[in-house]
Amino acid sequence: MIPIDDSPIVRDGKSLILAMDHGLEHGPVDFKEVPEKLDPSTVFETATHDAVTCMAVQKGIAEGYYPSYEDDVNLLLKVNGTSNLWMGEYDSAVNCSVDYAAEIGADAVGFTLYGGSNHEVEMAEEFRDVQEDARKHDLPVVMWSYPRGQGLKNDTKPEVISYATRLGLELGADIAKVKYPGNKDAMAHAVKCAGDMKVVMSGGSKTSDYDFLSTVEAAVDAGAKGLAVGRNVWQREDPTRILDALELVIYEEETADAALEATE
Ligand code: FBP
Repeated sequence: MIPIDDSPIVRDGKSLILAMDHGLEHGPVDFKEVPEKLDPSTVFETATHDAVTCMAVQKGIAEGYYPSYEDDVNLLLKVNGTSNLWMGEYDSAVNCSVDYAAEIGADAVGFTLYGGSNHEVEMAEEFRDVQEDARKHDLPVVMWSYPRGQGLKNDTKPEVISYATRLGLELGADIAKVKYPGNKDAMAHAVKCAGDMKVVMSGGSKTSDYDFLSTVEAAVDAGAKGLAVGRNVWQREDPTRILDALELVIYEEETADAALEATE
């Protein structure tokens, strides 16, 4: 890992990445309860909140909507992704070059790596190209480090998550986004395995305010440098309120209880 200026996607050493690539990764089903969020502008509006350091989207959304928000939102362009219609072994198509990401205003690029998939070797080779091209453009690289595939499936076991953060460090990511491994000690070990590389927690499906914030609190206590979150923010009726609370938990290191009380 070489030192890189990650300031466009980091505030006070922490990061809150608002992700909205779900229309590709999961399909319109994620918008069933919040159909108004099918309009990407609504989520870009949410991303103007001070707590958000950048918004992660795919190329088509960036091309169409980012021009109206480039003064207020930093762009993390996700350069690979695959739909839920794909039934094969875990893999992710490279949908955008780093050169094109830079051309349309990206402040950073994101890449999903499914370590453990039968396609891991090809994906790691694709990551090499993305990471080296990103260095040429001085763009930080965020790895969605999701060990998955035959024999692993959606695994959040502590040793798998530690391996996931380590893969990010070894392959040259600047930030690795991983699932929460279920407890603080396991998260602390995963952070340790990442050396100097930043680790952020992945949001997951929508839960109660307290459950969500207390998991974020535990991850931050364990040394995580923030959060990459989608559904737990924009599927909420009031995304601003949860972002106000997240701001306290992530940047001020307040407890979930204190953050909830302060934002009531
Ligand atoms: P969520 O907070 O909604 O889980 O979003 C984060 C994210 O990484 C998105 O970028 C991505 O679309 C989604 O999770 C993928 O989730 P999964 O692979 O677990 O289905």
